[in-house]
Amino acid sequence: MNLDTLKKTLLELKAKAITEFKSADSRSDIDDIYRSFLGKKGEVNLLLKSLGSFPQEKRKEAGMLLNELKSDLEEAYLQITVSLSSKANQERLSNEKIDTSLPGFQARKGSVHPVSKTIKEICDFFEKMGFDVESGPEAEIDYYNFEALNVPEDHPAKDMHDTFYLNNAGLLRTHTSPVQIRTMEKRDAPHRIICPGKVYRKDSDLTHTPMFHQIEGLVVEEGASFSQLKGLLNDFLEDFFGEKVELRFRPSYFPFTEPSAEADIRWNKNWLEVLGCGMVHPNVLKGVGVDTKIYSGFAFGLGVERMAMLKYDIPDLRAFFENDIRFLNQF
Ligand code: 2NM
Repeated sequence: MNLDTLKKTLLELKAKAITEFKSADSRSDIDDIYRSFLGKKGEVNLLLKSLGSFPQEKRKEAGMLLNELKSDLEEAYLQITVSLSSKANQERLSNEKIDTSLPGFQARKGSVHPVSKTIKEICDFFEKMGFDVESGPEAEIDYYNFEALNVPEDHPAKDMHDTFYLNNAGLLRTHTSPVQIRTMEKRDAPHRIICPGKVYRKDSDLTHTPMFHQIEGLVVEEGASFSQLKGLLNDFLEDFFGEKVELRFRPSYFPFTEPSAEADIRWNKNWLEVLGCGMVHPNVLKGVGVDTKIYSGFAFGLGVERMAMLKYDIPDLRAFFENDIRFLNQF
């Protein structure tokens, strides 16, 4: 073969390939055509093999011509592939119909967790009574969780078996009282604050979880008295349960209050403990720089899960933590 015949052959081949590509109407057609020209046993490779029959000085030019054909065919292959897929897209789009009369997707509504709902209900009441809602860190240090609260060094609550200690000498707060200490350090008396939040105790059984929610309230004012505390708690419990409640105060003990009491409400013939309270211990007030010749204080603390169980008739503490939406959606 000479160069002129080769050129002629190549032109014919190119025309043939392009015609074939143009008539193809599926991916597999295109791939078959591609292989018949550019595959291992395709026409281009056959021609490449015949290059040996060219005289030495013409071989290079013949090779270049073949390579040109090769890239022309690759180009044609690419073009037909793209145009075929855009044709397929257009077809799909023009056949696609949206039935606007079909019902839409119903977005599922979330609901407020009963613990959050209860915290809000309680804080709303105390905010109406002039309290500010305060919050603070859950990872605390011994000083704010125990020492500033007049808890002695050897108190059992400080035991490794009762408190979660962190490896950096910190601990997880066991009550929200550290928030009250921090607030009293930051601002001057008088104080009316309410502190909701998570607290942690090494306790885990049917009626205790290692994390639960607490709300503590604190009033520091001139003349703050135990009778005011009783009156406030009575009003609060009536507001919370939505009906008159029978209340009973029993003497109790907390290191941070003196005197201390626990309050019970009457619940179908039974007395149920709902909160702890007392007059803030002078050591606690003095520790944050409150002048105890002018001010006195009272405080109280309650467990949110327990209050929610009573109000919403939830029989099992575990329901709060399982997050079963059939339970949660009832609130
Ligand atoms: C309770 C019971 C009695 C209390 C005391 C204080 C503070 F910081 F003022 F000293 N905060 N909370 C307190 C008092 C908490 O929970 C059962």
